[in-house]
Amino acid sequence: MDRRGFLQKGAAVMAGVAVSGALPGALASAASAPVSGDALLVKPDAVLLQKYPFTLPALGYANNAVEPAVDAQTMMIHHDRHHAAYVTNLNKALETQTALHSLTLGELLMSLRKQPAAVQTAIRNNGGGHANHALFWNLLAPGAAGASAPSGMLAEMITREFGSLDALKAQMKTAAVGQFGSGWAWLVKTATNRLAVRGLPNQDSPLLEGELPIVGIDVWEHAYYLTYQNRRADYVDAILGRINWNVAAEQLT
Ligand code: MN3
Repeated sequence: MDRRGFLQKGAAVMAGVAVSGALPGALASAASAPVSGDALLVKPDAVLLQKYPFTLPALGYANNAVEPAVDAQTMMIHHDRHHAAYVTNLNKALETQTALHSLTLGELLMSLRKQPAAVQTAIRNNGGGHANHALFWNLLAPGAAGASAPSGMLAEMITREFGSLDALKAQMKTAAVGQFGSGWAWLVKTATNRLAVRGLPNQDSPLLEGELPIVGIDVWEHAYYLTYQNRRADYVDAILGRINWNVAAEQLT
């Protein structure tokens, strides 16, 4: 299916979901057979379309490209070791689950509760970790270009939902700083096509609840401790200042 067909199919299904009031993630968990998420709304980005065996995407910029917000050593360890470990462990968990090898990462996450109980935790943690980090690297604006400002439909939705970009950033910061322990702060598109801010634990993907990730801020200590130690709020401010809103806008469409 081409990109347009993929999107149209997803939009049609999500419209049906909105009418029924049930999110894909709230589907019954009784079925044990692999369930394709092809009928679900999945953002057609490269990593969400990966199937087993999953691979670590390149960072796309130098380790120091997002300094001073993210120091080069943190970037290297975070991508080359933490993100790589999620990919390795996801592949290990699914190695013998051959019936799941036809599903994309996005499909695995959106149909998690219908997958075999033995691999649900691995998909949730390592599949979520893979998807979340792949988006995070793309959202960070490298080099002198710096961060952009939202435009087009995303800008309109932010104004309608939050009043202003600064108000959205304030909500994102509250969610990020307030997330107890490890997790992420998210800007998501809900099943009813609205924007919302969420704080989710660990590597839980918004896709688990049928919500589309637009912007994610990793607040695990491994993301910031070398530079910021316990000053998570300062790290969050720095990340919010380096978001590439053009990339965020691409997640909407
Ligand atoms: Mn991380």
